[in-house]
Amino acid sequence: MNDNFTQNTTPPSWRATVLTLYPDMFPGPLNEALAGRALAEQIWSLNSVNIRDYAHGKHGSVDDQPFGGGPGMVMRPDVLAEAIDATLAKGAIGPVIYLTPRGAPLKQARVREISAGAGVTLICGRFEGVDERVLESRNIEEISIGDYVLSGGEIAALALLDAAVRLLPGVVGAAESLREESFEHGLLEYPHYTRPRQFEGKDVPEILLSGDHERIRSWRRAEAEKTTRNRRADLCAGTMSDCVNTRARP
Ligand code: 9D3
Repeated sequence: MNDNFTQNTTPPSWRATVLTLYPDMFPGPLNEALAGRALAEQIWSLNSVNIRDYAHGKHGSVDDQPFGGGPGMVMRPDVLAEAIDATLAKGAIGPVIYLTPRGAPLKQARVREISAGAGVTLICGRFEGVDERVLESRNIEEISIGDYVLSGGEIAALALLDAAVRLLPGVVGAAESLREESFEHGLLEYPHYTRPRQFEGKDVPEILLSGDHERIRSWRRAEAEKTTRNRRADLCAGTMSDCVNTRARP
């Protein structure tokens, strides 16, 4: 009970707001599994806003041709600015982030910061992009989720939200949270095996059946370093002197 005599121990919900031309794409997959359960438990909330609701005139156009020429269309600054301002006035929470292929690459460190805040407001682009002036005037952060081309920002927004929500208190179990904290050595994971002991003629590595936990730990560490070196040399900073991408050699 929340009265004068009892402490209110219910934390405020982490608030996600998404501005998009495709509001039906939300919550989409975030209504399932871990994130979906947390949504039902009101650990977080999600509101999607249709940018088209802020279009002017009977034709309701949200985009126009780029000044200076070139292919495609650009989202109008007046429409987007009104959508952002009205949404924030109704209680949406910053930071305001525009998902765009020209944004800064999303990293787990930024996910942690976003998750540790009170919420986030995401703008999903379609077309070639949005008018630069609205990004400047509203001090909007720009984020990309990787070097490949999506057809819009919505799936990038879903990815960012999934990553942030699973870090909220009570979403992932305490045991898994601790495991993750202790996993901050910056390496990819070691390979996993389970039953059956023989599968399509391939055995489980003998050492994993040895019961020698010290040797298992060092085998896994070596495997993790090998995989990281071969696949993600960019992750091998300082600590690994022999970090060379062997697959990149002729
Ligand atoms: C040749 C110009 N294109 C840039 C690569 C234009 C363009 C392509 C695709 C502009 C926007 C998009 C749609 N993509 C996103 O909105 C997007 C995105 C992505 O495509 N890749 C990685 N992260 C993101 S975040 C938003």
